[in-house]
Amino acid sequence: MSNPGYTPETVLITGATGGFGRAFARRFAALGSRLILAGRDLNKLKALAEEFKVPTHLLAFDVRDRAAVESALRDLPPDFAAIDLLVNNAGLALGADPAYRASIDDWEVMVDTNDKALVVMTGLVLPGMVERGRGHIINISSIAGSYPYPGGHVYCASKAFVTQFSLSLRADLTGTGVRVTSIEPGMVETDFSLVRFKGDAAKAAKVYADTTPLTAEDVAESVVWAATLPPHFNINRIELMPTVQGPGGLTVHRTPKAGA
Ligand code: NDP
Ligand code: 8X3
Repeated sequence: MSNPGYTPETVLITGATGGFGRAFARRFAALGSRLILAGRDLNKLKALAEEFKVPTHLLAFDVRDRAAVESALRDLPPDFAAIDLLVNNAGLALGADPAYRASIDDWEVMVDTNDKALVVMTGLVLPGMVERGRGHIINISSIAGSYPYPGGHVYCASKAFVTQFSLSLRADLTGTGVRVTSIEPGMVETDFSLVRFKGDAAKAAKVYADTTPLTAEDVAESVVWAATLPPHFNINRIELMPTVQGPGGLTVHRTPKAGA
């Protein structure tokens, strides 16, 4: 993994202010890639960019704001315009209550961020990649897209969409030179649970207590591996979990018989 067969020259990372995004940015900066860092908080983006010697371009927008995303991509400086690698990483889970107690507003935010925004970003970047005959889209999905769990409802469904969208893109992109990869991590310690539980730090900490989750750097390892393989080599999907995590099986509700 320390000897890449290919290095993407220009890399656009969404959610660059978060745990995964920062780890991805650091790894691609170390490889010498030019970075387009997208996030909502310009100060956090600036602080991250200060770490790097490689050229950076910062994009401050909410990924759900299609007009802002379109204008930012249209106005990319010439040096950053030919995006070789798009990492669609911005995303979130909100809530873990059963579906019948969940907030419909939360559901909308998850679909708008994890799916609609990802599709828009992809639709804007893809034609240029096809025109240039090279490029790579790496979508950050989740094991939640394959393994449903109580309280996962819309988050799980939103990530199943990401995985299936990635695989469907492959069907259209054979012969274009453009690669697509779905990265599907399990439990990774970042601010993900703090966001999911809306700032309840004690609840978030419990998710990672007394066990050994993956780190954002572990996920970056898989992203960088897929991105730096020679251009003829496409990784369709990578599912990764901490060793301590595994599938839990199906649940069965039982009602004791009267008098038993
Ligand atoms: P973080 O909460 O640390 O980072 C999430 C990033 O997404 C932040 O930069 C956040 O920005 C950004 N983001 C969220 N909503 C928007 C929006 N509307 N517009 C722009 N940016 C937005 O979590 P992770 O780093 O763990 O998560 C990154 C991705 O990985 C997500 O898609 C998540 O679903 C996925 N994932 C996470 C796993 C985990 O266990 N941690 C496992 C599997 C997948 P801001 O700070 O402004 O909110
Ligand atoms: C995050 C992993 O298992 O909490 O996508 O849904 S999980």
